[in-house]
Amino acid sequence: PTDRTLAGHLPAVAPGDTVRLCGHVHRRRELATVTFLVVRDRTGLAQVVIKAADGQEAPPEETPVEVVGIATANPQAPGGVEVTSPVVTALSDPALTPPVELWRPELAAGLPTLLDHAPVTWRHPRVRARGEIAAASLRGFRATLDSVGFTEVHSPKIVESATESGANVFAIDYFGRPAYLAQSPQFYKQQLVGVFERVYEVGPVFRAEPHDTVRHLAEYVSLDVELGFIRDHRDVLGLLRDVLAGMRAGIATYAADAVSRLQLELPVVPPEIPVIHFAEALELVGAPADEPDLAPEHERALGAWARETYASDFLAVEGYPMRKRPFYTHPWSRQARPPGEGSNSFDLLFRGLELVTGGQRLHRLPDYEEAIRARGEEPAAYASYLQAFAHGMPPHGGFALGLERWVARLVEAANIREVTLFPRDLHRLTP
Ligand code: AMO
Repeated sequence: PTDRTLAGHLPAVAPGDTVRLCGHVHRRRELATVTFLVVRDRTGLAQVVIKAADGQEAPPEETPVEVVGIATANPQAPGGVEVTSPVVTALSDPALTPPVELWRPELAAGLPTLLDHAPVTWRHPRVRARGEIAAASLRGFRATLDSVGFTEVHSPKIVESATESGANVFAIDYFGRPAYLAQSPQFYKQQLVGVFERVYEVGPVFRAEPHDTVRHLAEYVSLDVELGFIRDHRDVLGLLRDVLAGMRAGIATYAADAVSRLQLELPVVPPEIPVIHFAEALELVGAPADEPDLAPEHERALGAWARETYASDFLAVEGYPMRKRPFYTHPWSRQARPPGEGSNSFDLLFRGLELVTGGQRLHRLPDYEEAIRARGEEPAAYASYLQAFAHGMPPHGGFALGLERWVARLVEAANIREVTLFPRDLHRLTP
């Protein structure tokens, strides 16, 4: 037959039919009278039985092969059907042996080995599952936003200025002029609200992180959202709740097999995300009231508290002090408490880790000029960005979610690098 049978479909093939499997040799088991080849493709594993009379070579593990043979019922085979009387063709001959046995259910190697050999270690079904979950999450992200009037955009990654105070930028030489790799699409997504009203972007962002931590990368995938005509940041938070539910649904729909391979427990997204004010959060974790930010151990404690109190894997902390937020942040405006130092911005914790930052932005030109001057800078330095506000911008806000952090927390990875295809950090530029 010319049509390819996928491993995942083999159980449905009628015994006696001829099939053509394509995949990598996942495992080769040579017994006295018979050799078992397990062939792995994107849909699963299939068992091929080679007997001496078949006169076939059994290629080593990781060899890409084509196998033509007969579908044969065998209750012992995965899925109850195996391939017998095969003709096995090696499609190329591996020059290297993998640093770990990929057929074992768990990879027996440390993280540096796994990362150094990423092109082959990602082939492991449980590792590949992480990538499948990332992709399925994105399908849910896009589907949710597409259904409520958002336009997907792509903004430049070579930019003139930094956007996120505190986060470090990579400087590059741009035809003899200084330029930077974008830390965030922040300025562009805001300007595009004036055009499309509702936009999102999925793309790489760059942070020259000087520290080695288990939750920071020098390049990561940012899921950015921005929308106009909001009342305040709570409208943004409402949308974020639907986006998270959509990402969860995307995984359940499009990565069900990966979920079962990893025995994942998908997160609980409550109908409304519980919200706590920053000042109350400090009190709850016993931190001094003048603390400007939450430490990782505070975030963990708040995550546990949200789980206990609200049966929620998510908790939004609103009202962060203005001085810890970038200049575009809108000051606190809700009636519920005095303005003080707070802002209409939030962080979203997912199982005790910061996953999202968002909030309402300033939208009037004079407010920007004042905010920029208050930070000791000149509005002229931001002239091209400020054009949008000079032409009239609606109240707006948005958020950004780090894709790798989402997957890391979902699969309970201890280190964000475990879920990043080819991580970039202080020390790593290859593979
Ligand atoms: P922020 O800088 O908090 O906000 O980033 C948003 C989210 O991105 C993720 N993240 C990272 N992931 C991996 N490695 C890193 N070095 C890293 N840094 C951040 C986190 C974080 O919550 N412009 C604002 C967003 C907005 O207000 O719309 C921003 O970039 O999950």
